[in-house]
Amino acid sequence: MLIKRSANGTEPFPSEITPREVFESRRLFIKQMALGSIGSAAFLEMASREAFAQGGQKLAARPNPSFVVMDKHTDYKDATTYNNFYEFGTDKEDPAKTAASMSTRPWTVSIEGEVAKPITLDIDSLVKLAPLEERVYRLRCVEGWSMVIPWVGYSFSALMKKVQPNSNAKFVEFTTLADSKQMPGLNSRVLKWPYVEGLRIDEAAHPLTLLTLGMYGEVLPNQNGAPVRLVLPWKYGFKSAKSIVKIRFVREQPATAWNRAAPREYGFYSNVNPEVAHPRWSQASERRIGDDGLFAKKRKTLMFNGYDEVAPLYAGMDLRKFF
Ligand SMILES: Nc1nc2c(c(=O)[nH]1)N[C@H]1C(S)=C(S)[C@@H](COP(=O)(O)O)O[C@H]1N2
Ligand SMILES: [Mo]
Repeated sequence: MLIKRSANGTEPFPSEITPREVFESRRLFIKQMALGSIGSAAFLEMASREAFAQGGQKLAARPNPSFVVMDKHTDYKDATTYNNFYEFGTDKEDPAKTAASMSTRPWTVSIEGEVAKPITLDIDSLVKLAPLEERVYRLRCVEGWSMVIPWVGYSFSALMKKVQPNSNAKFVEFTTLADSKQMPGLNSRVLKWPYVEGLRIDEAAHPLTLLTLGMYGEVLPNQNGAPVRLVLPWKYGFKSAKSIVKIRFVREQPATAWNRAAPREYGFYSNVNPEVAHPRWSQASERRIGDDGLFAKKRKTLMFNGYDEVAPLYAGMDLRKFF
């Protein structure tokens, strides 16, 4: 159970809690404001958030209380303007500026390889494949910052049920869009494009593994990986591939973009682990985006980012070796 657990493993500070009622009523305010029935300076912050979400299509989802952390949600503005999406540039502000023009419709995802029923699904079929849930996950970037985001999606296992991986399927490879006409970052050689990520099959099947179609009650903004991405809250953020076009069930461990670029720095597993430092910096603590100011204390990073339920996946493995 993830409920009632704060980033440092103790009870959350009361000020950090955003109860669902508050969150919901905030949404109601925003809605009413948009309709013109409320309009006061006090709600300017919410107004700007609504302006940012402009054109953001609603995506209804039922909150799943089994997958909710009580930490304060990252502001929508921070979550959508401080991004890593190297296909759109390497500065944090780049994706918000340059990803808007990416065309996410029509969009298809082909699911192939070691499966009984390979299929190509368009985005509407993917949305309808399983009931949409809202899940509040922490996301920890390998660079040392973290966010808390209400995502919309369903367990990747629902898709596995549909295509039926066979007994040869030991890993899953995720390939994301690489279109130089739409993605200015492809001119850079920081990574070999397309961006590829991978999981072991049991990691992919874990209920926490979220096939993600939205956030904050809306379809994903382009800079956050529209129209479909993964979110793996116990792994460093780069494992959560954005704008997926192909999913392959395979026999061998896939070659992943970051592991190819810097194998000593980015392992295949990349589970959040405060005890295993990156070769160039410690991973023991993190800065929560939004915790600004001179006196903002860094938070202790937790093993598996606090998602202890994944520990059995790695029983008997040396997590220093398989970092
Ligand atoms: N295709 C693609 N997916 C990607 C990346 C990327 O550069 N390209 N960056 C990763 C990294 S490093 C992080 S921390 C997360 C950030 O997700 P967010 O911007 O939604 O917070 O996306 C990941 N997914
Ligand atoms: Mo990251």
